[in-house]
Amino acid sequence: MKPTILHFGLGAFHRAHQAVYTEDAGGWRIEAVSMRDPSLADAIETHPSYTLVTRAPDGPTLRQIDVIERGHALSRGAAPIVERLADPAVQVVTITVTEKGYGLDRATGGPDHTHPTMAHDLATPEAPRGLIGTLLLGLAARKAADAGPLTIISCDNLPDNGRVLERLIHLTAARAHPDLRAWITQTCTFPNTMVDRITPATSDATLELVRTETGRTDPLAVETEPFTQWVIEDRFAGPIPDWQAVGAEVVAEVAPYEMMKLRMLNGAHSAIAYMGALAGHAYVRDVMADRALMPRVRAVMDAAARTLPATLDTSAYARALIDRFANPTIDHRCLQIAMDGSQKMPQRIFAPVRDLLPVGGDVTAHAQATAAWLRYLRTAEGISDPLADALQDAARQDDPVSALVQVPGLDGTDVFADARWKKAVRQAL
Ligand code: CS2
Repeated sequence: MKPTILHFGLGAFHRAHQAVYTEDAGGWRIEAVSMRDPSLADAIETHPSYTLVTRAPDGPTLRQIDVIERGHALSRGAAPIVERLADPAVQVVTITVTEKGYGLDRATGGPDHTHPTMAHDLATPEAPRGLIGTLLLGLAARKAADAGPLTIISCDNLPDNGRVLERLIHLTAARAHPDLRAWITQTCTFPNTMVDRITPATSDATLELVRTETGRTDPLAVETEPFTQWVIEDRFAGPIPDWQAVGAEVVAEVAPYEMMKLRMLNGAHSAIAYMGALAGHAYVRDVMADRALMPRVRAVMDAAARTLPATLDTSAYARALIDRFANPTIDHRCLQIAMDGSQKMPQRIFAPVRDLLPVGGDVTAHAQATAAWLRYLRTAEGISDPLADALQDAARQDDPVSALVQVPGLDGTDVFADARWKKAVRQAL
């Protein structure tokens, strides 16, 4: 069998990013695990090919991607996935389960006991339902089968994602599989990565375009932008696909790239999402065309740039971002990016503020983004966020800024101890 990647999280981003790099590199196949929606795994099983629609400003191009050869549905049980992890053909694991999919307690770096799936997996390690529990059971099977080294690559927008995953795996193993820890240290590596490609939820217009052009209904079709970037830390346990030959950068230190992306792209995205939602704009590009809001978006990027290493060309990066966000052919909804703010604001907005405050940097734009979040939480209905109730409760208090700091599980609020920051957010509100 060809060398295989076992991927967790069969969402649009994987299908538009790592799958494309792997298909281009050649020589490897992917088996992908759908974490929640079994219909995605079934779709791959019945038709292991899907359409990638790349939406450039001057029009779309279509391409078939065939590299995902099998689908597994975690909601139907972990056993088949655990079995695959014990196969020596599986040499790489990649992961896109979103920030909240890890069950991470950011304060300790260990498992979050209030995370329902993590709590279940800690209590029932032999029948896991989540990422970490399934990985640990799979690693135990791999050790027993002596199936060899494994490179495990988190591709989610979390700072220091490889190291964070490694620590979480170790601290969770300490409870559920203590005999596994030394073997993991010797056999597995967890490279840090920065991944980037704007990939909105597939729109009806894209599904229709694919139907017309290919003559078939394709539930796995994805739409994305021309730009793509993948920076991976050089820390591999064994072979990997030749991703470097097709544009991925393998580097000693991912942190500068990752900070630039999280703070400038994702930070500006969150600002766009909340300001856009409040102003009644549907799409990111509408916010970019709004003369009152666009300078505030730019100001988030410029202030974030001040916190980054001087070796980075942050002005060229900001210019490129503005063009990408303004792409008139991509329907990227503000409300999609607005989801899970509790999982995003700490690294995107609060972290740069923490660096700006001691050097007297301007925090106005970040305060406006935070105020927009609070205002959105106060007024919006049916918010999608694991901390939704507590956040909305806080946002509806007379003093929402002080209430926000009290929300259990919200990371990074130590910045609110700074009077200048608190005042800036209150003023923006
Ligand atoms: C976005 C990201 O939804 C969001 O929170 O900021 O998904 C963003 O589009 C990607 O990180 C771009 O690479």
